[in-house]
Amino acid sequence: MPENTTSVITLARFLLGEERRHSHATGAFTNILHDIALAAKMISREVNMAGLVDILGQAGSHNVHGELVQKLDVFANDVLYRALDHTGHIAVLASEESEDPIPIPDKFPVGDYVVLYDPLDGSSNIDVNVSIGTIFSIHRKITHGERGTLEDCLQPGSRQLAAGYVLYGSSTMLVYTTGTGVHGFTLDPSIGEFLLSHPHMTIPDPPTKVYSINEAYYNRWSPAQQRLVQYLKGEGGFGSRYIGSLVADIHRTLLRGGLFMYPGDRLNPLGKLRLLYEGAPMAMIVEQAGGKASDGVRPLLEVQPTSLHQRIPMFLGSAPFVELAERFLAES
Ligand code: AHM
Ligand code: MG
Repeated sequence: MPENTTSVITLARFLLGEERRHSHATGAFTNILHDIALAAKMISREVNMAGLVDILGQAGSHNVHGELVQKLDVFANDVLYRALDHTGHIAVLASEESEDPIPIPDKFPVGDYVVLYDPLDGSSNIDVNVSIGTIFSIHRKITHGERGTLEDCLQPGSRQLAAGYVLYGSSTMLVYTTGTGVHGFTLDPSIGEFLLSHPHMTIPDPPTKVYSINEAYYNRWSPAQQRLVQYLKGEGGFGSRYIGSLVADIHRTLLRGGLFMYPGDRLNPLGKLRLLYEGAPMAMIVEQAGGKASDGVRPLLEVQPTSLHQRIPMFLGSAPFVELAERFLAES
C-alpha cells in the first residue's frame, strides 16, 4: 500500500462513529443529520442546474416532465420540510421562509428535536453564479406537550445541540458541529456521498488579517463602527474580502481566519441577519472552531431570542479580532 493513502469516510459512517461514543444515543439525532444531508444533495443538484433554467424552463413554468418549476429558494424550503416532517424525530420546525413555526402534521409521529433552517441563504446571488448556502440549527424540545411550540424555537444559541451549513460553491460542502469540534464533508457528486475532507476544522492561528463587511453602508454606521473599519484598513494593516453570501463569507473565515461583520446601522439598528437562522448557528460553528462570536457587546450565543425572525448584529471570526471590535464598539 502506498504510505500516503487516507481512509475514505462517508458522512453516514462518521455520524455512526460519533453516535457510538454517546452511550445514551437513540439514533434519532444521527437520522436528522442524515435527512438534512439528503435534502442538501437534492438542493445541490438543483443549484448546479440553475444556469440552465433559461434553456430548460423558468420559475412558474413547466419543465420537460410537465412538473411545475419552482424558484430555488421555494424548492429548497420544500425539500427540507419533506425530508424532516414525517420521520418521527421532530417536535416542530422553523424556516426563515415561514412566518410561524411549522407544525408536524397530525398524521405523522413526533419526536424531541427542533430544527430551524435558512433553506437557501444569499439566494439573490444565484443569478450571478455566486456561492449560496443552507444553514441549520438543532435544539431539544423544552416544553412538555407532545408537539413543539414557539417557545421550543426561542432558545439561546448556547443550547443548540448541533449547527451546520451547506455551501454550494465550486464544490458542495457540509460543515457541522455537535459541540465537539467542527467537521467538513465534500460532496462527491459522482457517487452522491459526502466524504470527510476537513476533520477538526480550526481557525488558523495566526489568522489572515482580513475584514469582511459591506462597506457601502459606511455613512449609516455609528462613529465607533466607522473608527473600527478605519483602523483595520489603516494602522491595522488588514485586507478586505466580502462575498455578500453569509455561508461563503463564514466558510472563508473558518479556513483562513479574519473578522466578519454585519453591524447595525442608522436605518437597520440590528443589521439584517437573523438570530435563529443565521447568527446562532454560525456562532456555534465559529466558536467550536476556536473563534469568537459577538453581537458587538456580548457573546452572540447568550442572546435570548424573543421572536422567531429577530435580527442581530454579527461580529464573528478569529477571537483577537472579535475582541478588538468589541473594544472599539465600547467607546462611543
Ligand atoms: P437573504 O437571507 O435575503 O438571502 O440575505 C442574506 C444575505 C447573506 O448571505 C449576506 O451575508 C447578506 O445577505 C448580505 O447583505 P448585504 O447585501 O446587505 O451586504
Ligand atoms: Mg438568509
